[in-house]
Amino acid sequence: MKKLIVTIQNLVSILAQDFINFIHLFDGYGSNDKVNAYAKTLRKESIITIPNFMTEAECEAIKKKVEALIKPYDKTTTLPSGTVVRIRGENKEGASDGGMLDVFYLDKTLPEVANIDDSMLQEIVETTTKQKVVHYRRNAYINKEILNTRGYHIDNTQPIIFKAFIYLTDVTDTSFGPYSLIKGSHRFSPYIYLNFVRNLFSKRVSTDMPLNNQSKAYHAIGKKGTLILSNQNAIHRGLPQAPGKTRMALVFNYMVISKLSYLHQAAKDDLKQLRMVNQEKKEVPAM
Ligand SMILES: O=C(O)CCC(=O)C(=O)O
Repeated sequence: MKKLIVTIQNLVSILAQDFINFIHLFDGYGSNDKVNAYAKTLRKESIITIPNFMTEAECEAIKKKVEALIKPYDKTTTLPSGTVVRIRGENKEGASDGGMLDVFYLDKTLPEVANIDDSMLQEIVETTTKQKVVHYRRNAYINKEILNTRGYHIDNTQPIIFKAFIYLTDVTDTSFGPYSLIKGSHRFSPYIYLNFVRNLFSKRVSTDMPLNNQSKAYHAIGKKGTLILSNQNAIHRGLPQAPGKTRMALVFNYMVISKLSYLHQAAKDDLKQLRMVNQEKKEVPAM
């Protein structure tokens, strides 16, 4: 019964979001031509790539600091600073993404990460969506020989999240496990509806999207310093790595603030937490 309720909730959310997408279909842009060009592509294709967002030297310096930070931990640990070193699939033999490290709130420990200026990214996402956007987390993903990455999925139906991935290591072919996305699948995609109905008959409720249009798959290859910005409502995954390969990326999260978000408990929890963080700044409207 719970599965059916969650599925209906997800389908209603996607339908409502597609209605919002339709209303915003003919939105204009802002006054910055460079931002507008990125926003135009992001609206249509769900993803943009910005080469050389950071220099090689900056990437190397942060990579070294992250390596030193994670070295002592072989279990999920919360550091006194508030940074959380999380090991995915811990204690779950064969879990997808098992062994991948997801370091939450890296900016609370590394000022080099806290000081990265992402104002252009925030502007791009706001110009793309024409809605209020808040930046809410800076993580790092460390994939070392992760052969069993999670398959194609969307992050959730609400809130709408955009993620910026900044490669700190070269991801110059698919053996490094690049980020992969089905272009244009963030809006009006029949596959999203189809997968939710399909998932109703699978073991557990999920946002997995195994049915997708592979002819539109884009594998985000790039040298260290490359930034990829994507709408997480589009179908995406990290590709499995080949043995011996490592990928390290910074991951910045942006949340689109919309009344629809309040339909979902997980989104409500995110917003509540976000409001606590931003209480001083008064960036998030009250529910
Ligand atoms: O690691 C990747 O490239 C993909 C990560 C992902 O699917 C996500 O952050 O939602």
